[in-house]
Amino acid sequence: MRIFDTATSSVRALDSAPTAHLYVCGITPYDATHLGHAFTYLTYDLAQRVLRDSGHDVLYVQNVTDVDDPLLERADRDGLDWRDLAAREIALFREDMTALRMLAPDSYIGVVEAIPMIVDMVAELVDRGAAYHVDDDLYFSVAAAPAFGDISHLSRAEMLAICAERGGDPHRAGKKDPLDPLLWRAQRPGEPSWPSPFGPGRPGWHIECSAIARHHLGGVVDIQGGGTDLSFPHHECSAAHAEVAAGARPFARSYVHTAMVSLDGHKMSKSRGNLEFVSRLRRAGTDLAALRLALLDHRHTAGWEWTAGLLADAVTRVERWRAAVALPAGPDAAGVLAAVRERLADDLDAPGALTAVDAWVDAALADAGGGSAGGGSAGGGSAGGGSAGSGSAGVGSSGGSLRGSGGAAGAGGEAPALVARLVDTLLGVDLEPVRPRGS
Ligand code: 5CA
Ligand code: ZN
Repeated sequence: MRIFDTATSSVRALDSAPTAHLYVCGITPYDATHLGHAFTYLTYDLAQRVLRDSGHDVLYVQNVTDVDDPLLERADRDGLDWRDLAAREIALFREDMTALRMLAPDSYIGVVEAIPMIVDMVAELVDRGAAYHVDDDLYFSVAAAPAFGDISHLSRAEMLAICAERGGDPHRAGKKDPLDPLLWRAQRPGEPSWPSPFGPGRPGWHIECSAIARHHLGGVVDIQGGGTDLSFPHHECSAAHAEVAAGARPFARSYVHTAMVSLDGHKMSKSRGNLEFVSRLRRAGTDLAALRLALLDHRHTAGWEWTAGLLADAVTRVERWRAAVALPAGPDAAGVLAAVRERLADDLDAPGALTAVDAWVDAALADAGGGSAGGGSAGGGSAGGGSAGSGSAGVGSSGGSLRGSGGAAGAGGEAPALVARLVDTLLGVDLEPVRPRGS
């Protein structure tokens, strides 16, 4: 597959080994999962589906930032123990991800459980002369990382401004370079802390992800993923820590960033409060296949604005898809299978893949004489080219294999079931009839 890599600013082939290694930055669990989070995790869910379908194994690690300033502040505000708040929001996040049929990571690692490996990595950076003290806190010297800046390509003025907005402390006196990130924060009164050779404290943000990725994946990561708001300073600093500790580059072959989802004209964010939560939509009885389709109808490389109208359109679309796969027969499915694979392999063009399915659905409904229920491109004929059964392996994940039992992709009576399976396996959309809606 080909995917846009921030470091080279280009769409490049992902030439991974037979087992592809994905490291995706997880949530900071102080509030519920919103649609921006969901869209970001969908990107890596799709990447996994495409890689598996093309015969790769995937090792997918995601962290959870289960100790951090905003979590401690929210727990304080709400009179909760920070551990209880984190546990509650992590459980809700996992339910939300399951409801949206995201393939689960192989390892889901909290910072708290990873403290020993993080301490080890900080110690290595100290040994390499890449760390220094400001009072009792330890900082990383970006001067020790010659490639610092090569992922995000920002001017120094931009780096300074963004660093201040996203958790950095460029104005702290005593730092060698204002951009130097915190490695170890000495214990403050009332804050959680862990023992370490550098005194009791807790880790800086970026070293957490470097250490978890290194420990659970090792070697060069194929994809380091997250939203565009993580490219700087988070991914730049995580990579710098990892590369200096290893004495080798790169940390990742591709840095993939999902564009931001907005609401009311601004990036959906916990801090701003302009949010639509997956859990609220679930409680409202939303058709989750439609919700997933609404998210899939956007490329991960371009930001977009959430509106209720998108969900209404997706409900119409998914009902047509369900009607078509419930038919006793349909047009040959080889073309739509090839087209969906081809679109997804091209930098995860999910909207293009949906259009290919629409074309088959339109043709199936037209053949059945059912007329179209509005929407949809009336385009007749079968979906895309008619190349006979493509030979690749087929996803082995949730939906089972895409191999038609008889070898050829399946026309006539087999076609609706094959399309349902490909939509399930490659797009993660379950076209089983919806369960009765909640209250
Ligand atoms: N725990 C850190 C990463 S180590 C963190 O950024 N957590 S988070 O909860 O703030 O965000 C989780 C993921 O959702 C990140 O990849 C972030 O880039 C992404 N994200 C946050 N807001 C949006 C949004 N509005 N649109 C798309 N993705 C978003
Ligand atoms: Zn991270």
